[in-house]
Amino acid sequence: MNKTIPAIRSVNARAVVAPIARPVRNAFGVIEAAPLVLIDIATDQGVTGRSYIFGYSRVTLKPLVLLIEEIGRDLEGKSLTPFELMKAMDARFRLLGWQGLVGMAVSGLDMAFWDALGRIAGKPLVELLGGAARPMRAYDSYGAVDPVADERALRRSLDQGFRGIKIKGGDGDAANDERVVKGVRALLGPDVALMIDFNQSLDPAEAKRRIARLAPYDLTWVEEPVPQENLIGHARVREGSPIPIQAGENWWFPRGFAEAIAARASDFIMPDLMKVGGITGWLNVAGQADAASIPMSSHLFAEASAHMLSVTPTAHWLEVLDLAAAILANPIQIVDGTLTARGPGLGLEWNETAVAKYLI
Ligand code: SMN
Ligand code: MG
Repeated sequence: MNKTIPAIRSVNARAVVAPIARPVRNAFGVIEAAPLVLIDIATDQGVTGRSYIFGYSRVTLKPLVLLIEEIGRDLEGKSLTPFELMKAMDARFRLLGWQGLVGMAVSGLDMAFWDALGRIAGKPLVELLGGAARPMRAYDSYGAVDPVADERALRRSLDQGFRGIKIKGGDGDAANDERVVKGVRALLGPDVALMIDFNQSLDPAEAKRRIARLAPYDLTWVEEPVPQENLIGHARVREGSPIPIQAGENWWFPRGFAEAIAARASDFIMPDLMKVGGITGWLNVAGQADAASIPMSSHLFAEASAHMLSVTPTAHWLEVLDLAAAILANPIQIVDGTLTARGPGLGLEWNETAVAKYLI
């Protein structure tokens, strides 16, 4: 082992179900609370690297904790070299395939590796990567809304300075989508960006019909109109769409993005740190987006994404859908509709009292 490089001592994972500020209703159901797995990687430098991942459902929590700790046992004593470790994990899981829980576990570990490196250097991750923290333009991400019932919440987002709002579509028929978009656009006025997310709920023909109907409302993007693996379908919807297509939160690792970009699946991309391969995977995709001139936004994980968008040449929008506020000692703070990356590392500190309360 190279003595100048820090080494991993141990890997720990804990599951919590954290309350969230408002439920997120989408085309397939409602998220009432956030099932999270918290990762702690102790190093031989007396510093602990941290990250969290989002299990989507409570059923994934115990398997994720076990997976992370099993993979972690093999990491004990290894050098803290994320590029090397990710290459080794790619090889280790090549025959199994790492789309799914394994990929989430690996991506979460990678985020914690980089957090540890940042902490050891005494720098925010963005600086370790050669960038500088800057205020990233953020949008407030909602579930399905009703322009009347949710008017107060939407106005509060504007009061917080948000210059963009995302809502869900596909929660009803096309007429309902249009009613909601029309009402929300009227409430926001012409200068606030409005995005709509279909969460993969349509087929290409229906997506085209619905998008045509939404054309008059100046939408910034239409997200995941069709199932995420249907790259050809995304490309068909995109062809001739009056509104740019956004996708990427469910594309796995840099190779998934290479496939999607080659298929011309979307105008914009929005990797999720937990599915793209953590910080290491994001850096690769940021290079792909830059080379292909594709605006790149984030999905969830606002704390870490603020670091990464600051070193992403085509940085577009940062998503704010705060799943971790309840268990963090320093939850994110929106200033004039922006979020600025904080260190050291990713800047995550657990609120241990809250963690104990929500522990599974
Ligand atoms: C989404 C995905 C998972 C949890 C909450 C919201 C959504 C988004 O697709 O784009 O934020
Ligand atoms: Mg989405």
